[in-house]
Amino acid sequence: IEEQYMYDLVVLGGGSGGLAAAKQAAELGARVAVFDYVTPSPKGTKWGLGGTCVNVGCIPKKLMHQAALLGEAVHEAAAFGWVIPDIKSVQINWEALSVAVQNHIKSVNWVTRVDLKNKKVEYINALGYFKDPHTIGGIMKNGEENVVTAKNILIAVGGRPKYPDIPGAIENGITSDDIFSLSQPPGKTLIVGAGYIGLECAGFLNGLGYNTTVMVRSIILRGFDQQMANIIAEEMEQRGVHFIYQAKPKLIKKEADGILVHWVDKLGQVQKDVYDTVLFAIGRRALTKDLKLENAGVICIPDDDKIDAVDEQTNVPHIYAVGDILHKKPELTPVAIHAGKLLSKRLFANSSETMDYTNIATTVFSPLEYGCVGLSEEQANIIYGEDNIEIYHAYYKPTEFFIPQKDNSHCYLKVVTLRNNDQKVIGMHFIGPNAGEVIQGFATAIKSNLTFPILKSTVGIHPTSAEELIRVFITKRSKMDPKPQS
Ligand code: FAD
Ligand code: NA7
Repeated sequence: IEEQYMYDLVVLGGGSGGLAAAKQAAELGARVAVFDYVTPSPKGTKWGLGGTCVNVGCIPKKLMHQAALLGEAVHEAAAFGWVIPDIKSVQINWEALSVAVQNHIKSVNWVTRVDLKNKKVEYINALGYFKDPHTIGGIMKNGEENVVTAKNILIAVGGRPKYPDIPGAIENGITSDDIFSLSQPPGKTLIVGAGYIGLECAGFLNGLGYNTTVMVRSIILRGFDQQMANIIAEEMEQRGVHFIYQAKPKLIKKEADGILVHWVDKLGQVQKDVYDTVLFAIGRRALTKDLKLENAGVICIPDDDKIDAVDEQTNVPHIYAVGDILHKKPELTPVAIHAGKLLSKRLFANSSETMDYTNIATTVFSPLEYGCVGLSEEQANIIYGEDNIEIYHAYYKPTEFFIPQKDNSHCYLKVVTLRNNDQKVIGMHFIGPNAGEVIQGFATAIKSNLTFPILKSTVGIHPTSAEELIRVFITKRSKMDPKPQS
């Protein structure tokens, strides 16, 4: 029956999830093709194979964050005895940074292509859509159509940044799709949106020396622990990021001296200012519209155009979905990759292992990073009730902060546990240097049913910031001061 189709698996979307599934399937002997096509951003930015993470997401973001951290480190180095001539004139060369970042990305694009070739996955550079439940058409750059048939189809087309529906937004604004390859320095920048992408972009732009403002519609980092989110924002404000709270943009207009922005403030008054760059980070839209899903009978959730799959299977049994396209699942690269690999193992190696979407650790790469795993304090309160959870918390002083006299007032962590006998750990939150590196191992511990007594019986590594998660002993309930005594 398989021979009736050209491929055992056709993947729509060559990003984190699609490529992982395709390579895994090919390694297991399946005949696989991947369609990947990047529609240029309204500003005209386009990129190569590999999807959001590699080209306009995690990777360039982390590199620019690193550039900002290095700028900070140059100044600290002087306190540690490095002789840095003319330190006041230390500044970023934006063009050099963006060229270095783009060169790295191009090398990853190349390696990705070679990898697909070696693994015998066919790469088709075309915008794919369903012609019928087993047939995919793909429009190539030259306008020609490439038509293939497949026994199984995986939808992994991800999403793209949204623009607000206000005059001038599309014409004069940019998004995360454009920022990492801007040929000119961004200058004075307004970032609309206070989700993690907005905060991260604001953090590195401010760190690189650009005047940066974040416009917040309601709260910071919706979905994250709000105490931690507000500490992150306070730290950013202290470092010079401006925040405009309870404000909504109304009009974006190009003028001789820059981009004029009108917004409505919390009192309903219209305010205005002029910026060099306006970046929208107001969430992402799922790319299901181009897929002609109706030709295959695949149903989307009308609210967000995403797909509600059960174990990555859509309502059509041989059509699957992974990654950012999934309804109410974390939009993270390792989530897409893990789900994609497991799916291919179920399809082509008789595996029965399914994806566990709980306890997935993540990190916000704000200037002082925030890593977390498990439940926020708010979620724990809702699920278990305030009387049934214990919050252990502490402020701490990273050793390396002392000599350069770096402000440590926002270095804070908390551990959320149940109050029953076991005292199971259900959430861990850490603000400080290298938060992602700190929290990753604790995520494994939580997956292995970490309890508070086990955490306390673990011997720390000194001197690190991670050991502070093990030293924690003050409960919020005790109302003791969580500030370090020394
Ligand atoms: P994508 O990687 O988006 O890949 C989908 C691919 O399909 C794209 O190449 C797209 O062009 C293509 N495509 C779309 N429609 C079609 C079609 N009809 N035919 C053919 N091809 C099509 N995650 C983390 O884990 N850590 C981070 O630090 C992090 N930082 C981020 C920073 C930013 C600025 C952004 C935007 C995202 C970040 N993410 C991060 C999220 C991460 O990038 C995504 O979760 C991940 O890329 C999703 O993978 P995916 O396979 O679902 O889709
Ligand atoms: P998020 O996390 O969805 O955050 C979007 C932010 O933008 C959030 O602060 C929103 O405020 C705000 N927003 C949304 N619409 C508007 C409009 N129209 N005007 C002003 N502000 C707005 O998106 P990101 O871009 O950070 O990240 C995209 C995804 O990647 C996200 O889902 C992550 O899981 C990964 P709100 O809180 O809704 O008032």
